[in-house]
Amino acid sequence: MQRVYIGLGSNLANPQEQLRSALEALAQLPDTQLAGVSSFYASDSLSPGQPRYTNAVAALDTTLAPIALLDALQGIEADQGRERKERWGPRTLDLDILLYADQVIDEPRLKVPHYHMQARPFVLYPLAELVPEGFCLADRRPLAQLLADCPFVGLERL
Ligand code: A4P
Ligand code: MG
Repeated sequence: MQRVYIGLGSNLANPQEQLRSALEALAQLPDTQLAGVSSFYASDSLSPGQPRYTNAVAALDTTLAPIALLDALQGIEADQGRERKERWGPRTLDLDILLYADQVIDEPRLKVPHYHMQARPFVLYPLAELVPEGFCLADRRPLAQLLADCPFVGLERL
């Protein structure tokens, strides 16, 4: 079993409901257990003029390989009506693989750790609820250091 952290985000069609449905779907993935769920957080979109986002992080224990997991996540996004019209466009559901054990993955379809996660409060603060004390990323940076560099600004814990 590998410990994986998934970032969930939605800013369309009742975001909290979208996240709850996605968590149910994650719990039902084959060879996977849902090991933890953070609080939900609201924040403004990084792209101006879009609805506010609701975000959360889930911890999974899985034997699915990284690309198989990505395929499964994209299946859940599609099931929940995600349409990929524009990059960074508003979405009913975005599921990102933030961390896959302590692996660094650099493939065309999959980069792990997820790019920019270290600068996004709506990723780091929910993640911090789920990880053990003293947790470090694959590059050995302590999460506590990333949090210190990424203030809890504009984030509303729901
Ligand atoms: N991909 C590569 N690495 C990964 C990974 N670790 N996990 C590839 C998941 N997918 C990964 O993703 C595009 C492609 O990235 C996928 O086909 C996959 O092969 P996408 O989800 O289709 O596109 P996207 O989400 O529009 O782009 P991107 O760059 O993932 O957007 P972001 O960075 O997720 O930003 N503001 C707030 N407050 N909260 C948010 O959650 N999210 C965004 C979107 C903007 N502003 C936001 C939020
Ligand atoms: Mg994405």
